[in-house]
Amino acid sequence: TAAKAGPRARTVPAKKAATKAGPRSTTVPAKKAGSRLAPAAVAEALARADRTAVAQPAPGGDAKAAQLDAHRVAKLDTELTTDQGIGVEDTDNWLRAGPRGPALLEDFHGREKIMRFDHERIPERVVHARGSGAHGYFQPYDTSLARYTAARFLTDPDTRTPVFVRFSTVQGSRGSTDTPRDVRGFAVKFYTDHGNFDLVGNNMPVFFIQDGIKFPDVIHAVKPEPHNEIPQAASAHDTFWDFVTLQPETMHHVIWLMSDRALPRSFRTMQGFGVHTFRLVAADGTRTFVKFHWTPVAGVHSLVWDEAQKISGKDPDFNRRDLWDSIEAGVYPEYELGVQLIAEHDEFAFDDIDLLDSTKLIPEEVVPVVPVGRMVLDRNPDNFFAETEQVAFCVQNIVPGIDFTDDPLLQSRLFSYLDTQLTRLGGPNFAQIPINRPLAPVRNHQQDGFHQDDIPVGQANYHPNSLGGGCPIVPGAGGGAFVHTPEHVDGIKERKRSETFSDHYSQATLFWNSMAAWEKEHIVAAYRFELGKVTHPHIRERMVEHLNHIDHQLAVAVAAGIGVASPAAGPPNHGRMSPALSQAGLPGSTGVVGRKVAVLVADGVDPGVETLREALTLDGAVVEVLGLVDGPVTVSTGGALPVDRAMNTVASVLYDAVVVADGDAAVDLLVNDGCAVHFAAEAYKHGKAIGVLGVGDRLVRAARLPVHEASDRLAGPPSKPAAGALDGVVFLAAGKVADGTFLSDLSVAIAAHRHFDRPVEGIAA
Ligand code: HDD
Repeated sequence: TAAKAGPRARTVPAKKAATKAGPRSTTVPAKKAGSRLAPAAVAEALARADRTAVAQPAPGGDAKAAQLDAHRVAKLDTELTTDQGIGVEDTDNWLRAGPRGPALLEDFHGREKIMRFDHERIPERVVHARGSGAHGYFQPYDTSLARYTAARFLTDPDTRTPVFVRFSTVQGSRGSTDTPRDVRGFAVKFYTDHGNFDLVGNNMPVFFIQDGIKFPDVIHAVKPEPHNEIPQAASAHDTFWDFVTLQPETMHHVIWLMSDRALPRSFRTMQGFGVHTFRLVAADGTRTFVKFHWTPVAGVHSLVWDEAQKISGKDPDFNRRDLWDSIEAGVYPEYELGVQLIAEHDEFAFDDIDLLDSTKLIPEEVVPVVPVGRMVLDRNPDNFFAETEQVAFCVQNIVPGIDFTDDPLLQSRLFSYLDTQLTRLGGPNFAQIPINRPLAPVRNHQQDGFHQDDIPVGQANYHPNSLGGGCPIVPGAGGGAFVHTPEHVDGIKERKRSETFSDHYSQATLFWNSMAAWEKEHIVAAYRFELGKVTHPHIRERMVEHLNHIDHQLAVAVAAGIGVASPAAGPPNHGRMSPALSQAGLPGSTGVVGRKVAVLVADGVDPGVETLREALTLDGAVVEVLGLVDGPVTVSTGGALPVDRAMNTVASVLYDAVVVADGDAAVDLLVNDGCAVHFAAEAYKHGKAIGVLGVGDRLVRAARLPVHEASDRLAGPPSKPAAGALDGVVFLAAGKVADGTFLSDLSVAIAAHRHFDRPVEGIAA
């Protein structure tokens, strides 16, 4: 519709734009089309040119997709040209004087090709360099938030707002692994009717520091050390722990970082948080403090540390691939947006929490999270660089109905994000890059600079003017403009932090107290691992002292693993808990949708495995049949079963569950293959669901998993009643069909994600 037209449409009148062809008319020149292009390609090129005039929602797509359409360049059915649209005779041989002679400078195509290649890279993001993006939409459930905010995209259930989301790690470079122990970025750009709103959050609800002036320090400390640029994508090194132990406000975020939250199984299975307290502003000016929460519909699930490290080698693109594959498969990542609302007059109602302190959260048990709407990611980008790399999230991008607070961390971010894009994207016109363009009209007197992509028309480029009809007219508050919340400000100019920011331990204790037993074990192991890599003993000792302020038992357990003397009793633990902080307490997945299941087979496999594969696939699982080598395996009853991959090209760490097939000959082969035995043992060790069909049980025995006793008990009954009874290992007696109770037990075991109660000591994997 005209209201949703792209900014380009407004700068160049629609009629003119059509004759000027699309922005890429150089690539597909309409004039030359007759000589070089198939008629269909010409028609497509002209249609594309038309679309630049007014962005129309693409069929089944959205307004942003339609706007991007104007910039898409299809290469199918086209012929090679230079950047100037000149046809290329030969792109494989530099122009030279004779076949064995010197290269000639005159080769404009050769020079242009190399010049373009030489300049393909732009600076990576100084933090969050490694990331993956996806398109989607946000839609509110109902009008319930209208009392609090004038932002229509949050209150009109008929409005579907296009979004682009980028998930990221923080520490590593652009090419680093997806699964380090790290915070994950969760940045959402809403292309609202009133301009772009960027909610640039993380998968943890608190931050390391309270004041943005410390951001360069914390990032320098966590990034690879400056003298040797080691380590990549890791916080387990001296400078990080030196800094955090000297800056105790980091303690709360650090304990989150030591938890499994730092190892999301998938971007589809992690929460997101706006972190800061923002404001909602209602149409009548009423203001309410707000904290934003994203909750994944697929449940909150993590990897375990041993697995995460192995994945870094086996598939460094693990999370990126998962996001891409899920969207391609139509298993769309979905998140619920929730808000915690605090009336303005309650700003000081919390004894121990200053709403402006980003190292604190508000427990959900104190202020509940109210569901507001859902976000669905349903489209992969067409081009990684053009979209995911060039998307510029800016915390300053805010729309009427929402406002900032005086959180000193937030205030500093308002500067940093705008500023960093100048270097990263090469100048001030980065908002014109297609992925960054708002859907709302853009009209102002900002001009020139590198990469000006628009052609502003007219004589008047200042305000006020009469030569341009006074346009663009300043709409003012009544015209839907953003109005900064009027607020009385009074203070002494000084570099000082509020006394109310001085408690650095009690919420770290709250987090620790709220963990399930297995979560506590993982946290202790993480501190031991990280501090075990710290070479300076005094840093280890300092950290144990801080842990002693969080919880004495925690400090003792960590100290025992890192060669530090056990501390004397510290301050008493306050004993408070917030169950919502535990992953164990959060809703898990309800089925097997999107779960990856490996089925181990070999020649002579029983045909029953096919029934299981079909049933799990029907329920939405991604089932891959793994053979000892590539190529189909023979089936015991005759015929062949296709194999998806050879076992040695993957690993158990890339799957959520493992099934061991039945069949005497096949299981003999599997038992004699170290790779297969290791596969089962490792899956068990990482707490994954295991389905064992018939004599496949022999592989479980060969892997020396402590489930023999249980499996012996099963010699008689056809199947086990409850998967949980066997800690997620589900057996099917020989000769039985893999459906009914077995299938549902296995599905429950898979949906439970992990079974951490099983004994894993001594498992060699
Ligand atoms: Fe930041 C990127 C999240 C504090 C300065 N930040 C960046 C990204 C995310 C966050 C998700 C990646 C965006 C993308 O995908 O392109 N940052 C946070 C959160 C913070 C936070 C949740 C605290 C609540 N950041 C923070 C501070 C500063 C910055 C205090 C500086 C004063 N952040 C940046 C940056 C980055 C960035 C340097 C690098 C690339 C970019 O902005 O576009 O400006």
